[in-house]
Amino acid sequence: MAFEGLSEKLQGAFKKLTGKGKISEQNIKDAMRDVRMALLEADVNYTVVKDFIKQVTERSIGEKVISTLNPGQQFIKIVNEELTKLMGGSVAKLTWSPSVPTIYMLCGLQGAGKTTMAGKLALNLLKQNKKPLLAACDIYRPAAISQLQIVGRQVGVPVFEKGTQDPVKTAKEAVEYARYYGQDVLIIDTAGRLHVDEELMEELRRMKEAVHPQEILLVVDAMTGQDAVNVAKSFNDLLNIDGVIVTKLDGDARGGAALSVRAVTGKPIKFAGVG
Ligand SMILES: Nc1nc2c(ncn2[C@@H]2O[C@H](COP(=O)(O)OP(=O)(O)O)[C@@H](O)[C@H]2O)c(=O)[nH]1
Ligand SMILES: [Mg+2]
Repeated sequence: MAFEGLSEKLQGAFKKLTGKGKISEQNIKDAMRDVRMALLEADVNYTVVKDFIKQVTERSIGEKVISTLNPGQQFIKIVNEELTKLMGGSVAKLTWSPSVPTIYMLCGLQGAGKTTMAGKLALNLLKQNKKPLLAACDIYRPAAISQLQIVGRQVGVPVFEKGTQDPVKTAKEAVEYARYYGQDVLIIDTAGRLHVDEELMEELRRMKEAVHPQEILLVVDAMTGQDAVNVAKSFNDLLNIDGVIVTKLDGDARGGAALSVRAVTGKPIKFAGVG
């Protein structure tokens, strides 16, 4: 599981500090080094780690950790609080739009897990007595439409598709369809694209303009390495995303890259939990 290695290493770093009545500056420095290594090994972005360490150091000095009654515990508390902040506090919930349908647009790299997540989201919404509609706006990969149709069938959610016509047009028609048939949430599955592919990125921007999604969600594969940070920056610059959904956390990913995405975009992590 992702983050397992990270928490194990942090426990290790913390162990050295607990049970000690008094600790020295050097103890704190050593612990900080261990924390830094643990984050880097978990694939957290270098600058994110640097900022994190700076923050913890400043707080430790500011709060005079060394001279407190239980300096080890105090230091661990600061690290934990800052880690929580780094992860964006608690996981944010998806929001509803005032008018029907609420539109969620999923975007991200090819293979990130958008189509799979579209199905998971739809199922989650069904359980909340919503009436979701899936829209197939990936027209570039052969079989992308039928993949979404299979996903839709598995969870019992209708799929709107218009073959390979302009996906922006399809998205617009899906909104009308949802409105007409009383489907109150529309999940738009888009084509995976590289953040450097200007034409395809432009298509996403046009889609945003055309349907004004309530949430633009960047789907990030937890296995992605450091490039996830650049990807997230590009998507966020172009689309001003609303949140990040991390997939494949069940794999053996180190998870740090996804964590960094949250830090560099400043956007909350949103899993499939719909509020
Ligand atoms: N282990 C695991 N595999 C996943 C997960 N989500 C997607 N996948 C797999 O990743 C591959 C790409 O997923 P897909 O939804 O088609 O990605 P898309 O190109 O972004 O639409 C497929 O083989 C999925 O089965 C997940 O949460 N865990
Ligand atoms: Mg897909």
